[in-house]
Amino acid sequence: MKLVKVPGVNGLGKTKGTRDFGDLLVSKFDKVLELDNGNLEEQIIKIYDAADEFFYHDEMIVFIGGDHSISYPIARAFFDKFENGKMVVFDAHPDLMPPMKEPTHEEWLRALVEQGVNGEDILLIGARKIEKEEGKFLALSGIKTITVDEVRYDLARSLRKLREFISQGEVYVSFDVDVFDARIVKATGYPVKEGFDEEEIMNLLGVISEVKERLKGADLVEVNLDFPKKHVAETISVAKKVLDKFEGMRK
Ligand SMILES: [Mn+2]
Repeated sequence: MKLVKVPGVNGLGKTKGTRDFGDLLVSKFDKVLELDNGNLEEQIIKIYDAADEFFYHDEMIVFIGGDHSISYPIARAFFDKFENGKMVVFDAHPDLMPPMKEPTHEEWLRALVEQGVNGEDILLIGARKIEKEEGKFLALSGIKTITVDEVRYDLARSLRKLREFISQGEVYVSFDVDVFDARIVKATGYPVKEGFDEEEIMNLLGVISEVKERLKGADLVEVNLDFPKKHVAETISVAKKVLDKFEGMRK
C-alpha cells in the first residue's frame, strides 16, 4: 500500500482545518503533494496527475486529505483509467449541490456525474443530511444508496447489496469521516447525528476487503483540526482504525 498526503481544500474557507490532519494520522508518507490551496485550478490538475500516475501502478493507494473536494480529481482519474470502475462513497452528506467550476467539498460528486460518470457506478453509504435539490438530483442520477437505517435493521441484506455492487470491476472507496455518528466523530466541519457506529463501519469495510486486488485505492477526508484537542484526538483515533482496515485489505 502507498500512502499519499493530499493537503487539498476547497470548502469556501470553512475546511482549512482539514489541510494537514494527515500529519497526525501517519508518521511517514510515500508522497506528499505540494498544493497551493489558493490556486484551485492548479490544485485539481496536480491531484489528478498524481492519482493518474499512482493508478497506473498495481498497488493500493490511500490518499489522505484534505477535505472532500480532493476526491473529485482522484475519482476522475480513477474513472478515466478504469472503464468498469465502481466507487463506494461513505458520507453523511451526498455532496450533490450544483457544482462550481472548481468543485468544492459540497458538490464534487455531482460534478463527476454531470461530467459523464455513470451514477450507477457509484454507491453512496450513510447519507442522511440531504438538501432538497440534492435529493432531486440523487433520484435522477442513478446513484445507488445504502442508508444507516438499512444497515441497522437488516445488516445481512445491506452487506449483500454492497457485495453485489462491487462484484466486478475495479473499486475505489471515498471515506468522509462524518459518516460516523456525531458522537463518535466530533472534529469535522459538519457532523450529523444518527450515523454509523464503529462496528457497522467495520462490517461494511470487511465486505470491501473481499475484492482484494480489484481494490485500487481509497481516500480518507474531512478530519478538521480546528476543534478542541480532545475531540481531535478522538476523531484521529477513529480515522486511524479506518486507515488500518484499508491497510489490511490487500495483504
Ligand atoms: Mn463529503
